[in-house]
Amino acid sequence: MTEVVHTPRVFSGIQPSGGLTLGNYLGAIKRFVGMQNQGIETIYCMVDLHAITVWQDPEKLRHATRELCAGYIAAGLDAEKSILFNQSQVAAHAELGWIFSCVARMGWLNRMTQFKDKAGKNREKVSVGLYSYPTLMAADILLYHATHVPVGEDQKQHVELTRDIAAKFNHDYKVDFFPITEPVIEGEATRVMSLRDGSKKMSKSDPSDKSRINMTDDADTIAGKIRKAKTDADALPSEVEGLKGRPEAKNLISIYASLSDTTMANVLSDVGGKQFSEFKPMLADLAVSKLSPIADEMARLMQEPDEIDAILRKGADKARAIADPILAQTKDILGMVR
Ligand code: AQP
Repeated sequence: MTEVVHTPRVFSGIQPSGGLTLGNYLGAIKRFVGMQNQGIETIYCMVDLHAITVWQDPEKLRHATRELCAGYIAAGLDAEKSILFNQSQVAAHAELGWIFSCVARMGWLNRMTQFKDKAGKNREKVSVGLYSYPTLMAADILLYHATHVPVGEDQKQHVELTRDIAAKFNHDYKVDFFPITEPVIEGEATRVMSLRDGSKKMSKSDPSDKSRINMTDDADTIAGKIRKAKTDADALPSEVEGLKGRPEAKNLISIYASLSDTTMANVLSDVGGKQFSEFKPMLADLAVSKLSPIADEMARLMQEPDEIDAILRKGADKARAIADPILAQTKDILGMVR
């Protein structure tokens, strides 16, 4: 079997399951923009089929999908350079998702920690979709033969499962068809933590709004949330080593580093020795200066929902032009008559 070399192509997505958070921005969108501007082919999706693994109010889902698209564009994604679309407009995602649910093994899915976290004690009552979510995510990625997926740390296990599915499919059908995709988990804020609890990920669906910074928060709200963020009583250390065992301090320093495009070591060499009472206003000013222009642009774009819908429709046309032939070849490999 000759090895196929896949041209570099980036795919990633975010669920419109609520408002965007600073975690989504630093862990994903900011890096989506970086990859777009490196001249690689980039495809960024609003994964609405994933969002409905947990019940969504239809009006809120529509709003969140448009707002996510507005967030992508306001943060620097350009619909002329990247393909931007919502997943449900490209039926091939669901079809390949089914095929991959026949490739993935139960044992593989049983190991997924995100399902365990999200289902918690409620295992018997959550949707089947929440359980099989990673097979659809594998389809999202492999439908475009994507070679690289920028994600936050929490999605690493799902990208590893995607690699396992690609390898098993290639092995079972004796082809070299799907690429073995690389997760790209980079930067100083790959796992932004809750502002109320340094051991929990910042998340759109956390019941406490104070746990997160939303991309639509105004300056006063951002400053207030940072002022009230949980910390310890000690001064900041001068070196990264000194953040060990201080998850809340580490979180705020990593947010500062990521927002200012530098490293935690550089930040600490400037702020080491300061008390949180001095550092928090610095972080609030930085966060407001970086996030407010994005929030303003999102609000402006949301005034024109028809334009957003047109961008998504056009993006879906471009996505289908790549996805449909790959799905058709997959069916040929499987022996399906068409
Ligand atoms: N706290 C975070 N730090 C760094 N990256 C994060 N991401 C999410 N939260 C953080 C990254 O954002 C991308 C999209 O995630 P998603 O919305 O599809 O799903 P999620 O990871 O489950 O995000 P949430 O906010 O926690 O959503 P809900 O509450 O609906 O489950 C991914 O690349 C993710 O790594």
